[in-house]
Parts: sequence; C-alpha cells; structure tokens
Amino acid sequence: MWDTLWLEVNLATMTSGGPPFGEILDGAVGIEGGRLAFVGPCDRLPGEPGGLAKEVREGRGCWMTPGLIDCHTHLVYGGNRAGEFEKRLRGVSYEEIARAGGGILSTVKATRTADEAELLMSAEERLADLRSEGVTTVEIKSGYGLNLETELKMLRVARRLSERAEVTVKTTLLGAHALPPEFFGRPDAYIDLICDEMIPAAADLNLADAVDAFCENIGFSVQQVERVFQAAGNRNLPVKLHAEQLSDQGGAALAARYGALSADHLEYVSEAGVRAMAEAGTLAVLLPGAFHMLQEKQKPPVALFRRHGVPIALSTDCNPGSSPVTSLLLMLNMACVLFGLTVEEALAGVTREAARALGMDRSHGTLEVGKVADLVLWEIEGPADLAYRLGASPCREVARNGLTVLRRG
Ligand code: DI6
Ligand code: FE
Repeated sequence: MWDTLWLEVNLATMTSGGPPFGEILDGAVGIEGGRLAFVGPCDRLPGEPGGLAKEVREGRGCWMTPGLIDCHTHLVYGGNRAGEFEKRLRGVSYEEIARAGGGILSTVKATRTADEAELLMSAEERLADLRSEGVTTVEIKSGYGLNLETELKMLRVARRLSERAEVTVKTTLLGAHALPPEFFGRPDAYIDLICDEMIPAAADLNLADAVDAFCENIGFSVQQVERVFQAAGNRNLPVKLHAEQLSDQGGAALAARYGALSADHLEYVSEAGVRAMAEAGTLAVLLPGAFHMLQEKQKPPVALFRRHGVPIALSTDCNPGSSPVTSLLLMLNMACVLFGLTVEEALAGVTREAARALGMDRSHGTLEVGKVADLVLWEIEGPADLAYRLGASPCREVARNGLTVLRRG
C-alpha cells in the first residue's frame, strides 16, 4: 500500500527527452515513505485506486510540478537597503555605492550586530514568501559576516531554518563576498583568513555544503578566488562562483577549471568562458532580479549557452542590495521576457536544472519514481501560466517528503 495516491492531475514531470515539460495529462502520482512510487497516466495504475493507497486525493485537473528549487539566495541578513535603492534611482551606480562603503558592507554592519534570533526571524519571513509559491528547497549563502564568528552565525541560522521551516536548505560559505573594512588594503590577508580559518571551521562543523566567491573588480580577483577554491577542494567542498556579473574577469573559466557546480550571473561571460563551462559540466545560473534592479543593459548570452549545451538554472538571488526578490515565479516571467528563455527552459531552471546546480539531481528536481516526493499542485490551465501571470498565486498545495506542508484555498 502506498501512503498517498493523487488522481486526475496533469503532470509537468520536467524530465527531459520526452514531451514538452515531461507532460502527462490525466496523471496519477503514488507516494510511499516520502518517495515517488508511481508517476504515470491514471489508466496505467496497477489496480483500483482504493486498493493502492491509504489516502486517495483528487487533483480535479490541477497541474503538478516538482517542488521549486531556489538555488542561489542570500536570504539571511540584517538591515534594509531601500535607501540605497532610492540613491540608485537618482543615478548613483551600484559600484559607486559599494566603493563608498555602502552596498554589501552596510549589510555586513547590520548582520554583525544582529543576534541569531533576529536573523532567524527576518529570514523566516522571506522564506515564507518563497514557500507560498511552492519552493521546497533553497540554497542560502553566508557572506554578510566577513569574519569567522559572523559567517558561522549566518550558516547556523540557515541550518536552523531547515529544521523550523519545513524546507530543504543547502548552505554555502561565501566568505569572499567583499573585503571587510578591517582588511582594507590587505585583500590577500583576508583570503588567508578564509582559507585557513573559515573553510576549515565550516567544514569541521558541517555548516557548509559548498563554497562560493564574488569574482569582480569590486570583489576578488581570479588569483584570489583560485586560492579559495583550492582550500575548498582540500575539504572536499564543491565550489560555485558569482562570475561576470558586472565585467568579464575570466571567472567562468576559472569555475569550470575547478569543476564548479555553477557559475552565476554571467551577463559579461565570453564565448571561451561558455565553452569551458560546457566542457566541465558547470551550469549557468541566471539571476534576472539583479539584472532588473541594477538596470543592467547587457544580457547573459542565452544563445551561446544553448549552442554549447550549458544547462540553465534560474534563481531569485534574494539579497538586500541587488535583488530584494522573494518570488521565484516572478523570476520565471523575467527570465522569459528579459532574457528570452522559453517557458519550458524557465520552469526547468527552477526544478531539474536548479537541482543539478545544487548537486541534488539524483533525488530532486523531477517527478520520477524513486525521487523525493517534493511536489506542488497548481490551479492553472497549463505550465505557461506560471510564467505568464504576474503577481498571481495559483499554488494550492505543497508536499515535502510526501507530507503536505502548505494548503491554500
Ligand atoms: N552579487 C550580487 O548580486 C549580490 N552579491 C553579489 O556578489 C549582491 C549583494 C548585495 O548587494 O548585498
Ligand atoms: Fe548572489
């Protein structure tokens, strides 16, 4: 006996190689022990529904997708930067604000002074927004501490969120996000601190699932990031990189050389960088919220990613500076309208490919027998509605590990 059987649901399984969206109309889904035990058309069920499962649920023609995965966020932070947003609207650039000690560093101040309970509470509110739209897995980076104590504090809060909020959390140490004031003029000494103390401590305490860095002229150089990647490798931590967001630094090629899970942003990536990513199997994570908020003009080269076969994932980049976004559905729309993705590419970008970007594609990201039963029920006419309707909230029910964690309307 299965625990639960869903009947009369249209499935966007998001498996590749078959029909668009891996679609199965008039489908059924069986769940047992938190895993998918059956995914197929209703008329291929191996028996009478009542005899197959303890609980039978009617989908009434709703659509079901895998639980959404937000694979790049800075969800845990202190303070608020709406004032900077107003400055940018008056023409001051993101880089100018950063160089004047605002930007990331203003959030660092607020995050250092906040205690764990405060950080947890504000992050929980943002996480609630994401969850209300079907997000079941979220990656959360540190990077607003920039000292050992606060980086670990952020990672601990991220781990606690996963216990409290019925969401799967992957944590990433982003010590190399910006140069903290106490290291001004000594960036290499700060890289020493990351390599010698932060990475070993995060690894020993099992607080980080990966290591990230910001490779940019207002961030860190390729040489500095390379040292961080080596230290991560010494502790068997996978790496990823904020690369080519504001300029071409050769970060994507570096990420590829270290077998990175993903290179993220990529507005300024060169064809050589894209080719290197393709060869290494490094994904492109696109972040249209940051592109929009910073009023960027240069788009990531989607046609090159397609031509070279670089898979594309999509994320909110939820952060207080460049992307105060807590709607992954909005990112579907922006990726289609601003970057020219198809709806299918966009939806794959927050399911199958996002799972791959987090190294969890064997267990998550598609509706397939054996995978974890993270799923969302949507009251929509078809998958395109998810990218088409701005501000709609068609999410009706969310299950994580086969258990209902959200039910609406
Ligand atoms: N790129 C981004 O878009 C975020 N971090 C990064 O390296 C922005 C972080 C912030 O402005 O607080
Ligand atoms: Fe980011």
